[in-house]
Formats: sequence, C-alpha cells, structure tokens
Amino acid sequence: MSLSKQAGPRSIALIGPYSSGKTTLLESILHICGEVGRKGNVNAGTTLGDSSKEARDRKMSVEVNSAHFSYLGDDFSVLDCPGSVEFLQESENVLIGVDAAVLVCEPEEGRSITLLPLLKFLEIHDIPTFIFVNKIDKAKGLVADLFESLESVSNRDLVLRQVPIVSNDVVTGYVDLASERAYVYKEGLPSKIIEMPPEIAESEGTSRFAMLETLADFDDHLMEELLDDIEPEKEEIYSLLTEDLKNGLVVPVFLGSAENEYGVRRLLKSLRHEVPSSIVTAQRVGLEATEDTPVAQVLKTYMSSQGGKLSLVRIWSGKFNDGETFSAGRIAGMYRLQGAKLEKITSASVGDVVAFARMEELHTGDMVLNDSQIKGQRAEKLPPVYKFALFSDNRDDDVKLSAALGKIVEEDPSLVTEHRQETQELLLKGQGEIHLRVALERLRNKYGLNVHSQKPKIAYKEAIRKGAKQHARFRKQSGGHGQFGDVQIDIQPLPRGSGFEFKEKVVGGSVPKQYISAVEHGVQDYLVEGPLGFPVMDVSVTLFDGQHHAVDSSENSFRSAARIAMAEGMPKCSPVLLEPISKVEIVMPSEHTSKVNGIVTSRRGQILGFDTREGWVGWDVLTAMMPESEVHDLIVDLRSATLGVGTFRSEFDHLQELTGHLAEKVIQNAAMRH
Ligand SMILES: Nc1nc2c(ncn2[C@@H]2O[C@H](COP(=O)(O)OP(=O)(O)OP(=O)(O)O)[C@@H](O)[C@H]2O)c(=O)[nH]1
Ligand SMILES: [Mg+2]
Repeated sequence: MSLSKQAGPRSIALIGPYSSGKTTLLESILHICGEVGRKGNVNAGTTLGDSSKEARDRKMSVEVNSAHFSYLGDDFSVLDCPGSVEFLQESENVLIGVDAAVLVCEPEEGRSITLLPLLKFLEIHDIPTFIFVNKIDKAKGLVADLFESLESVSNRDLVLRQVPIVSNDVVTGYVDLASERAYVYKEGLPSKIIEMPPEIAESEGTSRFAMLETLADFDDHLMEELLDDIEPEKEEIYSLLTEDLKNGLVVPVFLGSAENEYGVRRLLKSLRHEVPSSIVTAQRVGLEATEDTPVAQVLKTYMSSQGGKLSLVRIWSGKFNDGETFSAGRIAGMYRLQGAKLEKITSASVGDVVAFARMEELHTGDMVLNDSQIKGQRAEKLPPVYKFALFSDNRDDDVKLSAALGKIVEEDPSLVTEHRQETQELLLKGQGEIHLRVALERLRNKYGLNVHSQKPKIAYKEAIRKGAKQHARFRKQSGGHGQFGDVQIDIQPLPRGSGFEFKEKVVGGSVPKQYISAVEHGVQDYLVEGPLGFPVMDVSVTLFDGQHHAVDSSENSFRSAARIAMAEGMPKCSPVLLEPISKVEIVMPSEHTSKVNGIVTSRRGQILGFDTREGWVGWDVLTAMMPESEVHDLIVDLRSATLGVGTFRSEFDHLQELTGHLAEKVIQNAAMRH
C-alpha cells in the first residue's frame, strides 16, 4: 500500500480573493471526477457549493463548501472557502486542517496584493501552497509580468510550471515546463497534446531554466547539473517539486480556466502527485498519527436548518465510530458532506474530513479526543472591525433572538455579540457590512426572526468645568405626615477618570446622620443624566449644611432635596460633553500609508506614530487616537484605499471633551430622543 493510501484521503482548501473562481473550480473538479453529472454555474445558481439562500442571492460564497472527489484512484476532500475579506476567518479556520492550499487568483497583476493576507497566513503556518491563475481565457497582460507581481508579494519562491501558448492575444494552450509537452485547451475536455510551437521555444526555455534554478537553490545535485550543463532527469525534477512543496520552500504556479475546464486536469495531476499525506501534515502541526489514538479537529461548524449541529472535522489520527463517546460528547451521527447533501457513514479514519452530529460541546478549532494532553494549532480570532446594534420587531422574540445568535456565532466564530450596558444595546460585531448583513439574513431565513440593525449609539458622557454651591429644599404638606429635607451642597469638578466622590462636612447635626446616605443617593440619581442628557463623570459633591424637621424629615425627602440641588446646581457648572476616544492600530501596505494617514486625519484622528509591521515586509503600522464615532465605518474607507487588505484593531482609551458644533449636534440628538 502506498503511503498516501495508508494515510487516507488528502484534503485541500480552495482559497483566494473574492470572485476569483474557487467555487467554479470546485464545480469543474467535481464534474471532471464524475461527482456531478451536469456542470453547475455560479451565475445560474446551480453549483453544488453555495447552496444557502444567502450565497445564491449574492452569487458569492459566504461560508465553506465541503466536498469529496476521487481522481485516478486518489481520494481528496476539498474545502472551498469564501474569498471576501469579510469572511477571511473561514479560510483561516479551515487552512489549519488541510494538507495543501490552492490559492486561486485572477490574471491581473495590479491585484496581486490582495493575496497578501492569505499568503502570510500560509507562510506562518508552513502550509504547502499551489497558485492557480484562473480566468486565463480573459487574461490581458503578459503572464511573465503577472508572475513577477505575484513574486513581489510572496516570501516563498514561486515556480512557474506552465507557459501559455497565445494566438491572436488569446491563451489557447500551454507548455508544461516539467515535462516540456505542449497542449491546446479543449473546452470541457482534456487538453490535446501538440507539437511544441516553434515560436514558443525560446520563452519556454527561459522559463524552464528559471524553474530549475529555483529548485537548484535548495538542491546541490541539481545545482551541479545546471552548472555542468547536464539535463536533469524528469524524475529528479518531479521529486524536487514534491519535496520543496512539502517543505514550504516553493509555491508552484499553474494556469487555467475553471469555467472552461482549461488546465484543471493538469492541476489535479499535480495535486495527486505532490500534495503531502495527512500523516505528513499531522507532523507539521505537531501531532502524531497512530492507528489507535483517535484525534480529530473541528474545521467548521454548521447548523442544519432543523437546528442540529454538524461539526466538520479533519481526522488526524486513529479511527472514529458513530455512537462513540469522547470528552466533548457522543457522536450522534456521522456524515460525509457533498455540498448540502449528507451521506451517512458509520466510521471514519486518518485523513478523512467528515461531519460529526450533535456534539454540543464542540466548537470550531476544538480537538476531539480522549487525551487532554494533545494540543493542536488553531487560527487566531480576527478582531471585529464593524458593528451593528440589533433590535427585533417583536420584544417577545428577544429570547429566541439570543438563542439564534448563539447558533450563528457557532457557525461563524468571527461574529461576536455583546449586550452593552452603557447604551442598552445588543451589538453584533464582525468583519464588515456584508458579513453582518449575511448574519441578519441567516436569522431571517433560518430562524424566522425579523431583525433590524442600526448604527450603534456612542456612549457619550458629560462632566463639568467649574464648581458651584447650591441650596435646595424639598417640602410637601399633604395631610398627615409632611415631607421636609433641606440641603446645601458644593459641586466641584474632578480630574478626568476620577469618577464620582461624595463627602459630607455637616456640623452640629443640621442634617442628621441617618439621612446622609439618602443625600448621596439623591445626588447619584441625578448623575445618571446630567444637564446635557448624558451620565455625569468626574464630580465631587460635598454636603456641607442643611436643615431637618423633627417629624416630617425622612430619607425620601432628603433624597429628593439632593436631586433638586443637583438639577439646579449642575447647569451652573459649565457642563461639557465627553466623547469616547479609541486607540486604533491600522496595518496597511506602505504604498498606501500616506492615503491612510489622510483618512485618519479627516476622521479627527491624532496620529501617535508610524512603524514597520513586524514580520510583514513592505507593511506599516499606524497608531492613532480616534473618536469612537469615527471608528464606526473606518474599515470602509480603509479597505477602499488599500484594495481591501488594510485592517485595524481598536480599543477604548479615554474620554475627551467635545465642544463646538459637533457637540451641539450630539446634545440635540440626545434631546430629541427624550
Ligand atoms: N471568464 C471566466 N470567468 C470565470 C472563470 N471561473 C469563474 N468565472 C466567473 O467568475 C465569477 C466568480 O466565480 P466563483 O466561482 O463564484 O468565484 P469564487 O472565487 O468562488 O467567489 P467567492 O467565493 O465569492 O469569493 C463567476 O461569474 C464565474 O462565472 C473562468 O475561468 N473564466
Ligand atoms: Mg466561492
């Protein structure tokens, strides 16, 4: 039995920028391998992947599609990831569990930079990577220029494996540089071998030599052969290509068109020969594959429309049987997923990618095992960059809403929910507007909840700039017992961040001891909403005198007197609005730094500094203080200035005075809400 057979099926992820053709490539592969009879199309909504309403409506992937195929006797599972940067977390979660990634991109050299965040992730995790330059049928520029621009964004060496044959500005076929065979594309059919066209011989020679030189950088024997002008054996070239891919030294680049099935068989052949086995991958991620220790890891969680949880796992070691119990619970059903189709199975072993049903304690990234000593890698959570406040039409839906939100966060761990006390809002945070809209549609389509969103409120506060003394009396005579409380207070500002302070300096018992805490409560009652309409911060209130009545005074009457004193005294203290300021850290390719600088300044940001981004050649980090209200849609501008790759993280830093017309607007809006 070959190593790959012992190691079970291999697994690949299709990743790459938005709309580069990953789902179409999956469809082509499944068609070629006989898994789908008629080839589906993204635009017609007939692909095996993207079956959810949210994906079909948009003609884009919004979550991972899982499928299986067998090519010339070798079994593969394939995980087709959404390309939009707003769904990046899906790719990262899945990449942890695959033997190789196929990075699908378009033949547009100006957009190579959009591959960078993924390339970086692949490099950090040492994931063997293939690049498939798709849509070669509509390539405009020269492949050589494209290759150069791809090289500029990759730290690993790229190896061009094919050169295009072009006639009348259209790519009609290719020369395979390893085998030196020429082919013409045949739509929907295997490419046809042809004589090497004489006009291509020169560029083929140059490209082939470049490929060999790159390989020779990692192999002395090949280097000697090249220096001595000895033609290396084909076997040697193939074996170096396989080794170097496995060791993350080189990234092979293939050309084709998923839509027309050009070059897809060539890619499949390489996958078959070059993708490492799951045993090798287990070693790479620090695990050991054995026959009898079951170890699996969750790459993605699906919630079926009936509400049942399906955990898509990669099996790293051992064998799993349906019905067995692990620390994370019992496997209550085992399936192979072919798109949305569930195929029931009873067991799964090393290399498989299968779904375990109803393991409620299991979350994306978790390991399924019986030995808590075994630790796997997992993708870090991306910090949220955009948020909505949610509200439902019907208050009675609130309990249902929070249960449904729990489920959609299970499926998509890059969503975060938060009940924000300060503003009394339910927040949904994520990676951008489309990301959050898809989540809302899921709530509607899957859970029947009509949920609306709005821009979250900003937790403005207010403070005072000067002090004032105030006298107030609360008196009521209404039959029987009256009410009487009389206080004199001194209101003073405190430094920013001090909070609230209450003191008493009453002499001679003018306010008896038992009423003092009622005065403090009265002051606090008022501080919930100051003269400008916001919670008051950083004040000191001293009770220094007052009067009482032997019969009529009570805690309530002093509490009311204190509240009145605050209401009358505070407006005299020059109230001022405070707005929350966040510290933001923005990362972007340095060519865009000056543009981003402009965005930050136009959003009232105060730049604290620039630096180079650690570990990211050609990237900068910009730190700034920026009002929270300006951070809200910062990501929109940032992405449009950086071809989508710039991002940021932010956290509350401090409160800062806001004056002028912006403050007036905030105060007016608050008044209107009352
Ligand atoms: N001309 C041409 N168009 C293609 C090719 N492959 C895909 N397309 C088109 O590109 C568009 C996007 O295709 P998808 O397969 O959905 O791309 P994707 O990478 O899965 O997109 P996301 O998952 O949303 O990132 C569709 O309109 C396809 O018809 C190709 O080889 N040539
Ligand atoms: Mg897709």
